[in-house]
Amino acid sequence: MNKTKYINSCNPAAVIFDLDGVITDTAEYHYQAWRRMAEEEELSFSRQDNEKLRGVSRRASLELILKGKELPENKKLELMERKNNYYREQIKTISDDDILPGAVDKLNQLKNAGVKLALASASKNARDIIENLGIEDYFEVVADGYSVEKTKPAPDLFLYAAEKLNLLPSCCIVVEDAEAGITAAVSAGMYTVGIGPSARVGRADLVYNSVAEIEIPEMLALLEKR
Ligand code: B16
Ligand code: MG
Repeated sequence: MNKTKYINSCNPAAVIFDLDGVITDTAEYHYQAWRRMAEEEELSFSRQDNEKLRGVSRRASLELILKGKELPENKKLELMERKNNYYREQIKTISDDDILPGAVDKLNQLKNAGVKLALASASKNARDIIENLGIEDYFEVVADGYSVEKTKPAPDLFLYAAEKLNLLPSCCIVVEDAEAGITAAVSAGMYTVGIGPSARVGRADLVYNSVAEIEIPEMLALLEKR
């Protein structure tokens, strides 16, 4: 790949990766943990319901599970903490075996092309997860659930990452698996790469079925549209 061709106009450019659903698949662990809590509380919660939680914060997830049911704030806090404890039990054993196929290869290709890398996850557990995966050194900036108040679909998490990288949003490409994440990146004024079905991420500038299928030159060529 011609290194300078893609980064000249931005000098350098950045790719900002989402975590859950892009680098690793923790959605199943989130599902198991929410389901355990929901069963204990006699709340109905299906796999279909879980799809709506993709990329959204812990609190927004709880509100979706409650489906309008009113609860006092202290009870909500307890439910979120209980779910998080169940979730953390599961992610303790995460290792590099849990990195989605092709993800490390793409990180290496981008690094070698002189592109800056950042992570932007709504999760407050993101740092622990990337440490367990052994990939924390790839990212110059990590934006997580503690970095901003309003996470996806608000643009704040991605804007925070761009600011820390000292780059314009128009020099950033976001890789996301969630509709909320694509909405957030578009609102931030960034280019978007969607991972998954078009029904979910079809609004993105480019869509691939999996991270392994990403064509790095095609993705970086988005920056030439500026
Ligand atoms: P936590 P991402 C998101 O991660 C998950 O997709 C979403 O299901 C979860 O509710 C959210 O993180 C918050 O996670 O409870 O660990 O703070 O896709 O933005 O990497
Ligand atoms: Mg995600």
